[in-house]
Amino acid sequence: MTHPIPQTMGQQFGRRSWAEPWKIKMVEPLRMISRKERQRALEAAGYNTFLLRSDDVYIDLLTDSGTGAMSDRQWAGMMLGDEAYAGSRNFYHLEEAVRTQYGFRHVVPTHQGRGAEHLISQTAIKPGQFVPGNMYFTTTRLHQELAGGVFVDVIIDEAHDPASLHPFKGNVDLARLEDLISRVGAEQIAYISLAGTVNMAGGQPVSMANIRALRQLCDRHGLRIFLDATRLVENAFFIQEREQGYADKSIAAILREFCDLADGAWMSAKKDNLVNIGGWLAVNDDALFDELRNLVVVYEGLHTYGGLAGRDMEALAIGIEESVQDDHIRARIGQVRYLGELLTDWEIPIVQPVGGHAIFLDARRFYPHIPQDEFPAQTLAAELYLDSGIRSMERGIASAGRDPKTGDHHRPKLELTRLTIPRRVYTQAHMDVVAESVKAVFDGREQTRGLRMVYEPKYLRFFQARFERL
Ligand code: PLI
Repeated sequence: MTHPIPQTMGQQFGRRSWAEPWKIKMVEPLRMISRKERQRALEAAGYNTFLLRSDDVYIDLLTDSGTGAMSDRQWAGMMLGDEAYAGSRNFYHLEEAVRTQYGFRHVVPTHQGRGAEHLISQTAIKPGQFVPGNMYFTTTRLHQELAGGVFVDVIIDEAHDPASLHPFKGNVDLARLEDLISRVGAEQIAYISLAGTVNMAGGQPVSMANIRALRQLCDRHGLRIFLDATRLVENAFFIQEREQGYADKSIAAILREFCDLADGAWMSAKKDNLVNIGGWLAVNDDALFDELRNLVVVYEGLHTYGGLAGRDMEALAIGIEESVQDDHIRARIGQVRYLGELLTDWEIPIVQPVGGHAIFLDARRFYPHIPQDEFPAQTLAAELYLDSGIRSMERGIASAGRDPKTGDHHRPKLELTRLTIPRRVYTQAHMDVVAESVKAVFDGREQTRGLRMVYEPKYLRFFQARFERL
């Protein structure tokens, strides 16, 4: 049972406007270079926004990863770093924060999310096993494949349709999962990889009802559920907003209830947890923890720092505590939704409903004349940068990479350009400027031509690939 999706935060909270629960204490100047300079910078970057220098960017919506603003409490915490090689007091603070807010027993720090993905993949996947998940994520799937696993997408069909208004497009299709289990056998399944929210689907949430049903299914078959908790606080917001019985529960309580249905989680703390660098892995099982605690010393560092300085762990522990506050997350998603409303009013095609961390422009509908093999979403990111110096990210065929067996492109149904909003960084006026630039690019769409890839790296090609205009 779900509630209708409110169109504005005002409708939801029964008041005219919302505002950020903070004020600004320090500013960083921004600069916009000329269009001619942007053209030169774009060519030098091979039409890939990852290869631009940040000095040449005006408003940076490449990612919400590690780009947030820390609070004064977090900065104060940086001064309390205990830089001991072993047993830093900041580790114990981090461990306590993860145990309290996420509820898992054992915690291993890592340098960032993919460090944790590497460890869980190497310990929990046997070569040849399947890893069902609610849509792929780039680094997650790669680590699963490098460990010999085979990723299988078991997300509901609505997730692949940018226009579907399903309130929980991140949900697992339980029948599809059941079918996989009966075809290959439960012993051939490593674990269920469940992300909330789902990045590549547009920041779409998973419902509590879905994970509860998934838990029951997994218990019947003796399967484990590991969460990608990167944006799980944002997921909790959508449960509070849309799912019957959760309107009066706190974000912190919803987060705990969700995690209590899983066996562990990995985390890119650079998102929800409000730090510029960091990650962690947390599990309940003693034997698995023993293996993880051993493996972390090979790749990241001792199990009480995992590649992080003491000061980083302190900022992270405080960031976890701040991230679960209701007024923080309401303003965070409110800002994303504000930008979404502007674009929707101008009939610009975006993924609906607006998700947690970003607006995803639907490049297929934006450029219907550019075939997917000519990289419409990459083209759109380049055009936006040219127009205004705003940096966005391709989330389409370039990001999807190639099938490791056939060598052909993965051709995802979703061909999207992501305007990702860093946490606590930009103002509503910045969002207005962004919307106006998207509108200008939209108005000139018919003249735009696609790209061809002229350099393709072996792993995670979207980061470093180069393109030329057709
Ligand atoms: O960038 P890392 O290594 O800290 O985290 C990897 C990672 C794991 N899961 C999910 C859902 C992510 O979104 C994620 C990283 N995302 C990036 C960098 C992004 O721009 O979305």
